[in-house]
Amino acid sequence: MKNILVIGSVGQIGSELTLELRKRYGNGNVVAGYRSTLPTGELLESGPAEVVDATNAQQIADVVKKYKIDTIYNLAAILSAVGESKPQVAWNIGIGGLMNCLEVAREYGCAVSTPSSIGAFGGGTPLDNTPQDTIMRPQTMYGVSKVAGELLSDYYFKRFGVDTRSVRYPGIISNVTLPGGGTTDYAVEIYYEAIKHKKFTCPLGAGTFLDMMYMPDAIEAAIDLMEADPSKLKHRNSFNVTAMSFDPEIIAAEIKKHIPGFEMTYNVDPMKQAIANSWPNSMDDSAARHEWGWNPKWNLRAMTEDMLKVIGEKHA
Ligand code: AKB
Repeated sequence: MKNILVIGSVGQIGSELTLELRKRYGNGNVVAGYRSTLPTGELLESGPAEVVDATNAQQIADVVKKYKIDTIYNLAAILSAVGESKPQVAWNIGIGGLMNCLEVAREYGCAVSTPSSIGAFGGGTPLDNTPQDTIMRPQTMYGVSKVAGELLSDYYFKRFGVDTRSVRYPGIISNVTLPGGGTTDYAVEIYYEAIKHKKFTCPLGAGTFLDMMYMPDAIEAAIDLMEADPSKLKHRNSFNVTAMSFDPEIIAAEIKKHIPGFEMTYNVDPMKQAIANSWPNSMDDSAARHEWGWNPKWNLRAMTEDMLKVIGEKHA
């Protein structure tokens, strides 16, 4: 029996992860933690919801005690592009929030999952087939906080035995909750714009390859890693995971197969482009495959079909 707290449950990943966790572990056993935006619809109605600001250790501890929480998914984060204009907020939420989770977890015996990101890579990282263990000198505040978060999580595991595990997410593509302020957001926006206007202005240039993943695989990764046999884990924080790698031309061509009149033009955002240029073109995720059986199910073709179908129905 698991009792789970999701911090950041109304965000892009949290909103879908919380519902999937409730399906697997029971509605009453998964608390939707939110800061200021109250969950709505199924998220609110299907299970408990509590105010939990990651930067408020007392709020985390109170909910952990009240619901006898044994696992915390800490998804509170400021994404890469926004983090550049709010570095202190990005750090306080990314690292202050994580420290709070880890301290509460140490006291109450919880496991903690705090996703890292391709943003943890940067200058000097080999960008093709980026190894699991390699140079990590990120050039964004988001990336700095992700590397620090990986180190902190490993430290709490080794020093205090807190069961910390996490993945390095690539760009996540979904059709439920929009991402906000990331560098990979274009790969979500392009589908909405294709359905609504049959055209899209891309903020990243042709040839900008980045790792990506469809949300069902992202959720599977988070849950499978927390369910994995700990004796098989040589790594903990964090595992490279990817499902596909493409540039704007390739995703646009895939969309055109379904919407022949779709047109893409470019208006490159220099800040986002610089960030994307410092991130892997494609990662090697063999450690995740060997150590806990990571095996993504969605490729670009299947994801595009599904995205256009679901968004099309919403806007019909
Ligand atoms: C971002 O673009 O900031 C995020 C990420 C890759 O972590 N989607």
